[in-house]
Amino acid sequence: CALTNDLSRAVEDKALEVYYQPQFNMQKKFIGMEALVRWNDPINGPIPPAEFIPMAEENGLILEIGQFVLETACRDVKELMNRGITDVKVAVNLSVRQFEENHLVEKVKKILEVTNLAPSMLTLEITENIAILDIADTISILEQMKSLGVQIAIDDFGTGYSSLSYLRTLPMDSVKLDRSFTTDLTADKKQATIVGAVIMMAHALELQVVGEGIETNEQMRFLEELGCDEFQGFLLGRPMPFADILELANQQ
Ligand code: G
Ligand code: G
Ligand code: MN
Ligand code: NA
Repeated sequence: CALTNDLSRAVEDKALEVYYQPQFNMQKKFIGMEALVRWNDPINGPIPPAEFIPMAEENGLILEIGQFVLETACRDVKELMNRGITDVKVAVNLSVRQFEENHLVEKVKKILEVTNLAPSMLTLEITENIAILDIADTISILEQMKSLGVQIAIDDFGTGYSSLSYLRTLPMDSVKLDRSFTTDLTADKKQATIVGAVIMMAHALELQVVGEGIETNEQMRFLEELGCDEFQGFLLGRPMPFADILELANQQ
């Protein structure tokens, strides 16, 4: 379709942009950011990733997009470090299709080498969609990533049916609570109990917990009280261009 052609061209022309959403710790310190791709088409205007990412996954363009986002994110966080901001890490979303691709680990390794970035500054976010892949292959790839020194986070945690078994089988460093947990947290007492239990369980497994989709002070307070380690959401900062991230980092 026409949109697919436009996306191909956008990838070719490097017309995609990487925005970053800041993440904060309990002390309200800016300590990380999630890379989120943006496509502003000259004719159709901004097209949300929820629309074009599934399309790109279908036609394979996600491989090039993923490579572009990974490279840009590593380069940008290295730029922060060059400017003396050494404690802001970056998280990049990985699509299942990238896992199916050959040499994913080598590609990540190469990007880290080319950008001269310490692997510990990079987190790869995976989703429960990886359930469709061979579990042994997935574990092997994740183990290799961890050997490089890259961190692994499971994104949108808690909604898929297999969440709990992943905590046991997949090597990882952190869980990002699905946004729906945050949304229902303040209105639903049961939800708060569940989120509290999930956080306790994650901590017992020595995993960091990131709260996502925080839009109100009340949601923030609930997540703090339940022991969440890191915080992300529109209340704290919207996805923004790298120039704005530099400004935010310089403010603190
Ligand atoms: O940026 P926004 O919150 O609108 O993103 C919508 C969806 O697109 C989210 O599920 C997010 O994880 C996904 N997404 C954004 N950027 C990337 C990317 O670079 N790679 C992949 N695979 N998914 C992305
Ligand atoms: O699936 P993933 O967690 O990667 O999705 C990230 C998406 O969530 C991005 O598209 C981002 O714009 C969106 N997002 C980030 N913070 C908030 C928030 O506070 N509220 C809502 N509704 N969406 C958010
Ligand atoms: Mn994510
Ligand atoms: Na998420």
